[in-house]
Amino acid sequence: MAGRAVLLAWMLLLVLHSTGGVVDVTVVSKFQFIEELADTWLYCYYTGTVVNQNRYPFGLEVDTGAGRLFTRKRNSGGSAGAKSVKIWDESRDFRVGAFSCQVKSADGTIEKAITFKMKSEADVWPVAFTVTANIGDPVTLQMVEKSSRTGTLQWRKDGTAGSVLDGQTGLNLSIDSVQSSDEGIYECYYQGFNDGKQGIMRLIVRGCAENKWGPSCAEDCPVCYNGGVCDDNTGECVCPPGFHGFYCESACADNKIGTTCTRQCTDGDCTGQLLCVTDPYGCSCAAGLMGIECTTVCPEGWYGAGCTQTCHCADGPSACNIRTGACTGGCQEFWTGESCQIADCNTGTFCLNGGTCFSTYNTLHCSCTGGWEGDRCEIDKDECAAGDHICEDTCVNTPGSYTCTCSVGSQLAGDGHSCISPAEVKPIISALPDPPNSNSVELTWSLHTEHFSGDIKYYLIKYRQTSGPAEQQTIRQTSDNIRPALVGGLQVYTNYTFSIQAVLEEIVGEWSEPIVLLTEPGVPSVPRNVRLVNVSWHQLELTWGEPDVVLGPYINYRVDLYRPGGLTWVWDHGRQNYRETSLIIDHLEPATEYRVEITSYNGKYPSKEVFVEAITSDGYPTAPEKVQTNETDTACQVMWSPPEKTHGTITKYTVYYSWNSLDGADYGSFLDLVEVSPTSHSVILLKTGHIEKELKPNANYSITVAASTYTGQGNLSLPVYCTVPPGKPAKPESPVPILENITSITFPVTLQPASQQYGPVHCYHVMVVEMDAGVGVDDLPSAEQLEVRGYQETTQTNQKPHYRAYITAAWDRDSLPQSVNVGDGSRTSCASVSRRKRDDQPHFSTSNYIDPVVTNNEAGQCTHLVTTGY
Ligand SMILES: *[C@@H]1O[C@H](CO)[C@@H](O)[C@H](O)[C@H]1NC(C)=O
Ligand SMILES: *[C@@H]1O[C@H](CO)[C@@H](O)[C@H](O)[C@H]1NC(C)=O
Ligand SMILES: *[C@@H]1O[C@H](CO)[C@@H](O)[C@H](O)[C@H]1NC(C)=O
Ligand SMILES: *[C@@H]1O[C@H](CO)[C@@H](O)[C@H](O)[C@H]1NC(C)=O
Ligand SMILES: *[C@@H]1O[C@H](CO)[C@@H](O)[C@H](O)[C@H]1NC(C)=O
Ligand SMILES: *[C@@H]1O[C@H](CO)[C@@H](O)[C@H](O)[C@H]1NC(C)=O
Ligand SMILES: CC(=O)N[C@H]1CO[C@H](CO)[C@@H](O)[C@@H]1O
Repeated sequence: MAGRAVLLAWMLLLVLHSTGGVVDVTVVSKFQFIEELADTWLYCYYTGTVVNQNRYPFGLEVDTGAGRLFTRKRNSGGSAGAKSVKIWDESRDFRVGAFSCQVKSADGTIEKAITFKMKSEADVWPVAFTVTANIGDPVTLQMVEKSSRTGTLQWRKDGTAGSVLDGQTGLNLSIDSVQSSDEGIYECYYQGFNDGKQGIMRLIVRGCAENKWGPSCAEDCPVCYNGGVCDDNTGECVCPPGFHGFYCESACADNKIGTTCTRQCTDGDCTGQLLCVTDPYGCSCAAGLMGIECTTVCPEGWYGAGCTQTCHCADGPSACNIRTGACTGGCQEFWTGESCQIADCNTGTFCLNGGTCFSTYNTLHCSCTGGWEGDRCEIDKDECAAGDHICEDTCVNTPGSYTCTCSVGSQLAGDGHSCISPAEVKPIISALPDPPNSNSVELTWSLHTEHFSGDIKYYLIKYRQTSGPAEQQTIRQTSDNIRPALVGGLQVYTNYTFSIQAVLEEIVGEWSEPIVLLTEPGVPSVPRNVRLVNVSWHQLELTWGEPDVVLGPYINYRVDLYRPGGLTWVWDHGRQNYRETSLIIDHLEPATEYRVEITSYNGKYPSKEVFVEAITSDGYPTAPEKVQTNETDTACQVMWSPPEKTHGTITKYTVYYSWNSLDGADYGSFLDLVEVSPTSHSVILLKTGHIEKELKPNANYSITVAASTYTGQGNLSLPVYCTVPPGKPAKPESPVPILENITSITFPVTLQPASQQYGPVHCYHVMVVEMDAGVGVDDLPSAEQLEVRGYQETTQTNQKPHYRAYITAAWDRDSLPQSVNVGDGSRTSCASVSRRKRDDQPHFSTSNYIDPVVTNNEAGQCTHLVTTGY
């Protein structure tokens, strides 16, 4: 590719060349050294038009002492493309100087070629008539002594109109860094002499560094062969006389000159003549000649203008044409071209041992591979000796390279230079989280020096249960699927000790530090002996035992409580190290069936669940519903419906009834109750009659009902009411006799006021009964006949003892009967209680009558004298 691009560029330049054209002008000095009395000649060969200078085809470059005008002592001549002048010897020192010929080419470019003439007897001769330097180069303009004249040498630049150079008194004029302004014609002569015996030469300064051209010298010059020089303004090659082509790659045949190879020196022989072309080439001998006088033919092995070119002939220097460089028998290896002048990588193997050949400005170079050096990569570099190696341990030189070796106990790594020690491939183990199951662990590891991992043949993993006598196991992990390694078949929740070793081809690595890994927990077993008992109507007690198999870091329990309707409660999920094995479940409904599920949990897995069921005890029922009364004159019926929520089985109902006085007075509290079988929902309370559950008179009863279960009595219902009208007064207190005033026929008593709780007391009956022997309280008239309320015995000490009973009865005003049956059934009344005679009950008599005492509820005392009748 690159070659083709270069070729294309080459062809393009050839095309440019054929259209633009290098100015073709060669000016020939015949001869450059003139005898004292001799004519001399200038020739100008050209293509285009000669530009006259001072109306003459040849010009003087500088005044070297004989004036500025071209001498008239001359013969002009010429033919097509050639001008000539014969300068007569009479012109004397005019013959010494720099002469030019200017030519205008078809495209208008004017170029000039300058040649020289000097006296053969000059005091100093230049080493070369022109020196071409690149700007910035150091340059030495060099003269050689040719006469025995002595004195002070002087250098002058650009003729008499120019300047004498200060301090330059030697044969050599050195310029450290040449500038464009240094370009010009230099003369060297002995001070004070003006006899045309100076040495003359010209310094040509290319405006760019070597091989560069262009206004900013940025362009690369082409390779100019056969001594051609790159024009710093056009980038074209200015060819030496006798060569042509864009790269000066071709030699003219038959000793011809000019860019068209159609010109020639007179008689076809350029010996002793100075041939000059345009800058920056300057002047030289014709091809095949050398020396300042151009009279020496090239020595064997050299050719070209001034014999500056080296022959490259396959058959040796003798096969070389000294003018053209062409070889009979072909070019030497690595050379090609008409003059075997082109250095060529492609005609053989220039660079040895794999080096790559490239050419810069017609010089072949090699870019050698690692272990080789030298111009042609022919020398084996001893990297080991030079220290130019990267062996970690020992370096062993080999042709073109080196190898590394490692000492015993270590192994050369795959990188070819590192040495692996057993410690460097000692793994550092760690475990990956979340292994696929509880029976395995996933191990990964790194090496102390990770870049050796490719040198590992395989890894050995050894492991055993950390505690206990369990046997050690080893698995081999190939390096294809090294990390992580899955170690399976382990027991759950068990500590294992692991260690890993790398095995290499020649050495085995150190065992890693062991690590202890605990395998993942397993599934625990269920709690044991789970029991659920009802400890109260709102609590159940759950008890259980720890599971037989834990297989995890701790154990706790999850309890779910269910009842018809679903899950209601979750307890104790995630409490660690919970050691309780009982639980009171509170706030439950009474007499309700519950189901409890319990699972054990070991921090990772739950067990299966165990369930138990129980019924809470009966609770307290709510109050009976719809309590009401159905009241008649004689009875109060209390009726109810069962409680809305029985909270168990009703065992009984209890009816509470409490007496409250109709008149609002406070007689104290009187609460009574009656219990009823759970199947009954009513009870009749009688307002009269001598039955046990009799309602007392003069009352507004408030009645409530409660239901009971096994557990106890529930709430009372709201009260309902029944009223009982005032009735018989309550039993008064017994009268108190006043003992000291007892007489034989009278004795006074103090009457205690009766309670009015069953109605206002209107009057009292006082009854006196003689207590004969054999007559006791039990012999008194029956209760139907009279309220017998009390008695009192009296004693008279000085007489025969008598026993008297005094009986009182209190009546309320309204219910005071018109008459009272007393003993015999005869009636009496408060207003007028008739005296009764003794009848068939001789031991009973109303021996006295006392008017009723109206107390108006005042609890005062009154005293009555009771006459016994004796
Ligand atoms: C002039 O320069 C040339 C080359 O640098 C050197 O060989 C020669 O000796 C010099 N001549 C004198 C007289 O310095
Ligand atoms: C595992 O080893 C650790 C540390 O040695 C210890 O604390 C732990 O109890 C062991 N666990 C089991 C299940 O053996
Ligand atoms: C639990 O309640 C049921 C129903 O009330 C009862 O039969 C049983 O005796 C109670 N058990 C305990 C232990 O209280
Ligand atoms: C009984 O009455 C109290 C107070 O009104 C109430 O908080 C309670 O829930 C009742 N008990 C029942 C079983 O209805
Ligand atoms: C109230 O009692 C009477 C007499 O026993 C009875 O006839 C009547 O039906 C009762 N009323 C109700 C609502 O029970
Ligand atoms: C009985 O007492 C209640 C409550 O104090 C009252 O509402 C009702 O009217 C009373 N009944 C009679 C007959 O006094
Ligand atoms: C309490 C009472 O009546 N006491 C009388 C008893 O008799 C004497 C005299 O007979 C009287 O003085 C008391 O007053």
